[in-house]
Amino acid sequence: MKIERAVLREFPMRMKEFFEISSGGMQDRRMVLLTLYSEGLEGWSECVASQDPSYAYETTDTAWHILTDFILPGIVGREVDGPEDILAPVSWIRGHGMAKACVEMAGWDLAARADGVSLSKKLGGVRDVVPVGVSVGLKPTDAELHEQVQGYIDQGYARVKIKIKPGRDIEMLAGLRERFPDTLFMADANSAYTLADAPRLAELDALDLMMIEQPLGYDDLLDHSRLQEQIATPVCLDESIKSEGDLALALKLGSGRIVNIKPGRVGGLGVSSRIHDTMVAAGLPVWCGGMLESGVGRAHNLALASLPGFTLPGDISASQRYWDQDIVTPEFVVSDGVMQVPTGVGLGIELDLDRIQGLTVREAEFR
Ligand code: OSB
Ligand code: MG
Repeated sequence: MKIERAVLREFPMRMKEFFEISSGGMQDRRMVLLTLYSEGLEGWSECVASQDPSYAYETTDTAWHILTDFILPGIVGREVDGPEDILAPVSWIRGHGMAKACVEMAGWDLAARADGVSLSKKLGGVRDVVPVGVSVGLKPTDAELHEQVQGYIDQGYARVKIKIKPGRDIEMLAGLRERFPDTLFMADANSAYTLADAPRLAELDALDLMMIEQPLGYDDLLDHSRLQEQIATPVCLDESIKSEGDLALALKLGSGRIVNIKPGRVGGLGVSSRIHDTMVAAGLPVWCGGMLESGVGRAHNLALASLPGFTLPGDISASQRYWDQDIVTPEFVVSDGVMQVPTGVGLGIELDLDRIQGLTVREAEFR
């Protein structure tokens, strides 16, 4: 297929509430949406870079720069075999996985539409519903946290992820465990600790958590392996897995037992599915993480999470958990701990184009 045209748009979306994690926080998201055009078809995707470099070094503006100055000029007008080689002309660009993933993921939507199948089917998905959880940001008080958690349990989420940081960790989680003895809980530290905190983190072992996500440095695999030796709670890696090479190293070192796969973080759906395959071969589970996406990114994540190794609930929550109004119809909903994987062709969603165009603050077109 030949990529004939690309349109990149940025528009703001305000989340219902401020989302705080140990490394930062956000409420006003700067969404970047890409449309690729090929042979009468469109492929859509969302760039998951945040407005600031607190989660990863990429930001909305670095992604816009890399996409508009290098990636899109390099691929528009090219003949490509499929999504797996859509980035081949720009393979000289180092890093910037979120910018690259944006193009590759739109390529997957295009390829699925060209085949007349759902993205889930195109990727090798085997489930029509996937188990889903919710990620709860840091809250100033336990009372607020308990109220939110109760609300999400009532909405039927299969597990609840709690953001932690020093000072808001063991006691807070012990309080939750006492109040909600049967809930599947996990914790996400977003790199708030160091190996010196290992004795403190070992106290989590008494709380029956499914896992602790990214307790140590965002780029550190060695200390995570030393920590995993000292605690029974499985370590799950997020920030520190940005490539298949990172995963190979993590498996060799024993840096964790679970991986949170975010297609944006690892450079696309192709790498994501290979990381999935490697983990399945190692007998270890994966789950699909989230980056506070709109319905477009959510549709990509759901398709990925339909692969067989995604056995743990993902951070794939209902549209209403994030937005007063999503940009897709119908909005994504959760019931009985699961979300339906769209069955329509490609992403299987309907985009609210008029609203997107009305919200757009900058646009770049390549042909
Ligand atoms: O660490 O998984 C994370 C959101 C933004 C940046 C990092 C993370 C998160 C989440 C939210 O936990 C997941 C979601 O609901 O999209
Ligand atoms: Mg995380």
